[in-house]
Amino acid sequence: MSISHAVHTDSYRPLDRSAPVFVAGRSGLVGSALWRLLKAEGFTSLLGPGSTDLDLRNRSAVFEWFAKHQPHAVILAAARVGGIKANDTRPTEFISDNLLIQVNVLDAALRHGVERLLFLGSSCIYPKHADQPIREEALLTGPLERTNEAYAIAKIAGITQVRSVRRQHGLPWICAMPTNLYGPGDNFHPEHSHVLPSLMRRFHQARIEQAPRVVNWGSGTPRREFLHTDDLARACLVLLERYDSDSPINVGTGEDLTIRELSDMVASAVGYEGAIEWDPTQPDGTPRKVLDISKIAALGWTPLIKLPDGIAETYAWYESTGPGGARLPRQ
Ligand code: GFB
Repeated sequence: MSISHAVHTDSYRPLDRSAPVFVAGRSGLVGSALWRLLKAEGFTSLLGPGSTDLDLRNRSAVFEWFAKHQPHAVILAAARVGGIKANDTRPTEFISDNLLIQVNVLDAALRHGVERLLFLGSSCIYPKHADQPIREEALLTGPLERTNEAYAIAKIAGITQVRSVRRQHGLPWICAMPTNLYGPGDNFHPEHSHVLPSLMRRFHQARIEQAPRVVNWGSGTPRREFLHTDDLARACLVLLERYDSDSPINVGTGEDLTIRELSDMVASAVGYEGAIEWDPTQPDGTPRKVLDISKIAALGWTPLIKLPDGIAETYAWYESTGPGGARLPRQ
């Protein structure tokens, strides 16, 4: 696969704030952050049907919806997502649902001549043992992490489809690869969620129940990078208005920490003071995943939310509105 490295930093092509913009996945972690930002930025015709109104896996429904609403721009933030265990135990849904969603939305967008489109992937598309920090050029240079191979292959197919449309039809569609994300509105499911909300819920429950110990998964030694979804949303708008290349572009902080360090940070935000143990029978996944963000930095974007601040804000959200938080008795 040959990747063009052109980044047109000088061509600012603003989106029409009054034209219809479809945020696919509007109620998800990323989509809700995008929705907040685009509203604040003055977009007046946002489209974001919920999954009960429009199942993106249903091809004819997606085509009918595009014919009716004629979006000018599309941000494809809809996906089946989950943490390491969900990926590891339900690979069939991860590959099938994501391929269906992507192919339907991208095909319908092409049929209706959607001019501006941003497809969101994930840092797990890169090889398990890619050089760190991971540059965009690492795509398809080595084997993937086994636990999320199905999800990664689906996302790589999405990148390839977007690049095919660029090459064959000349539309300036683009792909962004966010690192591990977190923020208000995350999924806090005890088994299926990502590490940050999982730990938050576990520590919260342990504090309320005055449990003397908690057990986290794996060795705690893997290194990860965490980006707040409000920072990602700003990056998406910058990219839609300033980026035009067939290379996917990384969106992260460029800074990582061990899962043990993250665990201590979350425990401190939650006020949990008991013991923290680790279960080595649970998978660690990729040993390290931190993105090289020099491409997006050259476009003038930088993350603004420091991890401890973002964790505190997310915990405040969880305590007031979050799934387990709202239901649990307060001390
Ligand atoms: O966030 P996480 O599930 O995603 O796990 P990945 C990150 C690390 O945290 C792993 C450890 O080493 C886990 O073993 N961990 C410790 C825990 N305790 C827990 C816990 O209670 N819950 C969870 N979930 N992890 C996902 C991919 O990988 O990253 C997806 O599977 C996607 O495809 C996503 O790309 C961003 O970073 O390992």
